[in-house]
Amino acid sequence: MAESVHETPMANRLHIGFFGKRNSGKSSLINAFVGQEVSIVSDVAGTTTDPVYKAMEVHPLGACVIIDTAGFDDRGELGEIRVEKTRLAAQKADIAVVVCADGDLEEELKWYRIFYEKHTPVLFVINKADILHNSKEIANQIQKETENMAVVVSAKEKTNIAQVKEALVRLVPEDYDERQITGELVGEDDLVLLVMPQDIQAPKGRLILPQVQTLRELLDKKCLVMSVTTDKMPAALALLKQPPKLIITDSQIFSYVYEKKPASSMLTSFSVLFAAYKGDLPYYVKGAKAIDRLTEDSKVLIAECCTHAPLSEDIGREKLPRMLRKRAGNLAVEIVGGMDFPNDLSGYDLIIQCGACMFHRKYVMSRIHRAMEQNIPMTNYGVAIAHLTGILPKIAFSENEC
Ligand SMILES: Nc1nc2c(ncn2[C@@H]2O[C@H](COP(=O)(O)OP(=O)(O)O)[C@@H](O)[C@H]2O)c(=O)[nH]1
Ligand SMILES: [Mg+2]
Repeated sequence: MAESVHETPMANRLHIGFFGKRNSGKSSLINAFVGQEVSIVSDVAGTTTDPVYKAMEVHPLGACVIIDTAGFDDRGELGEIRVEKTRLAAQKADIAVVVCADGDLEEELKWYRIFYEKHTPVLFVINKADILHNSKEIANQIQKETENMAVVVSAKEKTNIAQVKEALVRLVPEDYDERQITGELVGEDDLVLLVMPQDIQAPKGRLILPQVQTLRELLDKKCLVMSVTTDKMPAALALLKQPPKLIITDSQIFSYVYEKKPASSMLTSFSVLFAAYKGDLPYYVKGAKAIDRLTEDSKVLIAECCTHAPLSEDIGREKLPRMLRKRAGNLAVEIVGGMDFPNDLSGYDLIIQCGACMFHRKYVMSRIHRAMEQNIPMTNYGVAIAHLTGILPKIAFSENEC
């Protein structure tokens, strides 16, 4: 989905997924919930095929992404593909709304257990109260099995929709949105210098998302921020009365900045900050060391989130394979894009994930957990390049990162 710089990035929004059997009224409930027709409602089972991700402001939850999914009881060959996509959507959800409209809860409870294992809060909604006669019994059964209090609604008559919102507010994970990009590295009144090359790879007329988000966070933290292009770094340092506490730069020019920086200034890169913000930095650092064990018989999986960004394409498709092959011989590199990420990772010696600026942490973490479970080293672009160029030991890490 295209992003505008004026809006909260997709990845920072609370993702609320609606799950349930076909025809339980998921799409109708979403429409009632957001007060506008965002989803296609129909009485033909299986109308919502691919999950629909819609960014919107939902009072009082704030910036959300609402995910409408196909029924998890979808059948046939196409149905299986849809269920797989629903599973992917389940990994992205910060909160799962499970919609039921009858007393057969077998599938619903199966999915509940999947969410429970992932620590994803679940809200049960019993829909079609206007025609359902046993909603109380269903609610009791849900409470017995899961200790959850279901909300009984009618999406059609729009009854009890406010209760759904209230219940959701209470389910927002406590640590949601508290993670910081710059962690403990800097605080109020600290001087931070951003050295950002605006070369041909930089998008015309704007900054890339990690730079915008870092800048915003530093301003929110009341840091004193100065931004320069690479060539102006010496002039900026000469003007300053004291050295910056922290310098953040692009990994491509890290060595140059390291050479020029005052001894007392800490240095890090946007990509390493984002590796910690979006993923698991210690696992990435460990994974980067697996690069040293690669041989020409090895197979590396490169996973890219955007299928279109020329900058990451250049790194993922050309730069990284070239650097790896220079070190380990003509090894095999497989590249996947977007949401593609194999379930079975056993054929790979290393996985290298992109910066994931378009994905939110929960989803990136689900990939990392899959790699961990299968004992496959995983790292990301920034950390891999930092390792390959020998700068990793020179980078300042926040205490909550390593
Ligand atoms: N009576 C009644 N019908 C509903 C209600 N919610 C949805 N429906 C109907 O159930 C059918 C399936 O709804 P839809 O939202 O497309 O279900 P989905 O497949 O879960 O997304 C449609 O014919 C809706 O009009 C409700 O609260 N009461
Ligand atoms: Mg639907």
